[in-house]
Amino acid sequence: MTVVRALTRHIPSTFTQALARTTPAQPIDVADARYEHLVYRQALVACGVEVTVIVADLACPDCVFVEDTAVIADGLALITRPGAPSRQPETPAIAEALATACEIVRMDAPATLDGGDVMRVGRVFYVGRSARTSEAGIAMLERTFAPRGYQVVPIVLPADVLHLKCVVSPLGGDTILLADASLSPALFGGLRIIRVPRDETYAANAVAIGEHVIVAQEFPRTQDAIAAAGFTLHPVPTIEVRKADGSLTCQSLLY
Ligand code: CIR
Repeated sequence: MTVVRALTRHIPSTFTQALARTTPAQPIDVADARYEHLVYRQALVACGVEVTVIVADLACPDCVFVEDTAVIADGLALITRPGAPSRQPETPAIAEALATACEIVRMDAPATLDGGDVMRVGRVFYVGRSARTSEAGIAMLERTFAPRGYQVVPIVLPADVLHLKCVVSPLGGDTILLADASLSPALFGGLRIIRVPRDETYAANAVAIGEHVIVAQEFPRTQDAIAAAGFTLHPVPTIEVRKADGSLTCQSLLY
């Protein structure tokens, strides 16, 4: 059986300065955020994943959100150029950590792309064209992975959606979790869709490993829908990480 590995990164004490579209009513509690991250890593282990954690970088308040720094498939890691300039210094440590396991390709300026905008389902990459991910970034993704048999399908995101995977995430070979009233289901023709009620949109971001799904614990109706589809749930707390616009897929790179 193929071992799934996850690269994760510790939360720096500067996490209180992480990017956020709205300032939280309550400031971020870094100790609580670190506890949430620990529970998340334990959930990955419970799903059979081999987890690596690399050191935080104080100069990069958002460095826990490793998903945005690379897109990995078939042993190749495209190291991205994140769309927020403050996040671009996050990538060298990620490239170094992945170099023993993956062939490394780096995205060049001026292209930008956040991994949170990239959803892989089988041999298709759905890519959000967002405030973070540019046309040039999408073109670079295509240049990198099309020769390996991947199709790239761009999706223009509404301005209020940070990343594609804030509203849709993959649950395996042919299934996705999609927030109601976000993107048209017609964009994902041929896939089985598990619907997330509008008032639980945050829970549309879940991490699937085989039949296991790590899901935000504060959203019971979404959990019921995923369980009814036959998956095993691993609910984890997300209160603090959410204050920095973080969710679940963004805290790991699976390869
Ligand atoms: C940011 O704005 O870049 C971070 N505060 C949150 C990034 C979350 N990443 C993701 O959902 N892929």
